[in-house]
Amino acid sequence: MEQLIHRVEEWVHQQPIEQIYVAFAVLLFTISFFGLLHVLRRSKSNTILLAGLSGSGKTVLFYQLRDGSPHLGTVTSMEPNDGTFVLHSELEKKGKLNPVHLIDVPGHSRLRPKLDEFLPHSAGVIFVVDSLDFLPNCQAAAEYLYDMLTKAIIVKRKIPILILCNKADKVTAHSKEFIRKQLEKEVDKLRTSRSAISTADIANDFTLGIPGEGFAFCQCRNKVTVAESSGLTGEVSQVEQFIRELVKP
Ligand SMILES: Nc1nc2c(ncn2[C@@H]2O[C@H](COP(=O)(O)OP(=O)(O)OP(=O)(O)O)[C@@H](O)[C@H]2O)c(=O)[nH]1
Ligand SMILES: [Mg+2]
Repeated sequence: MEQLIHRVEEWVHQQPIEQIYVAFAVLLFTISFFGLLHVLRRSKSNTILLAGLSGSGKTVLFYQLRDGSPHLGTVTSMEPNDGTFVLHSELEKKGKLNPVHLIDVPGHSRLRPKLDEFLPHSAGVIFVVDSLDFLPNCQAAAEYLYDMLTKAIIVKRKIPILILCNKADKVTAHSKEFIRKQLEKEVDKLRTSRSAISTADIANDFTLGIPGEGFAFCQCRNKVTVAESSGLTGEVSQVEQFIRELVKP
């Protein structure tokens, strides 16, 4: 060992001093670059929100993602469910994984304003839709979605939204394409009716879509995608994919 150190010392002495300085500067730069990259990656938000009407299945999804079990017997939530964890399906994976901070915001209209507290720190929103009981709730779901899509924080920070058509385990569940089209139609109606109200009454921060054209989610400045799941049976791979695209493992 001593011999090796001696040899290295000798070699260093033989090198021109400028070369040593350059090598040292390159080393320092590389360390600081990767250090900064690491800090930036860690400081990116790992918070994902579960939103949507009451009964759409948010709490069941929360437990399924955390524990790999639906914890049946959940009742209407009166408080947000909040947890920081590595997804259950990833527990077998080797190495240290970046945990996800998941918040399940209850659908009850009195508790929805909680969303505004969490949005500034969130990386994405999963908007859960009940695809079984979809038609009677379509208008209410579209109103909730419209309010979210027109929030300044969502538009300015371009927060991605996943419209998750849940309860896909039932044969009578509507397809995600059908749900997307119906929601687009309803949001389009809201766009017209709300812009007819005097501007002073409009609480929404941004207008949606392209004037003169029917509304489509692809016109939003933030990315809006549609997927299917069943919190009950554990078919949550598309949800996990959305989460892991935003919260890198
Ligand atoms: N078939 C089926 N039923 C589901 C699924 N997910 C949830 N449910 C049922 O839907 C009901 C509501 O589920 P919750 O998870 O409590 O709904 P929530 O969105 O948390 O409702 P709030 O807390 O009121 O906002 C429960 O009876 C669940 O068993 C699913 O994937 N498939
Ligand atoms: Mg709940």
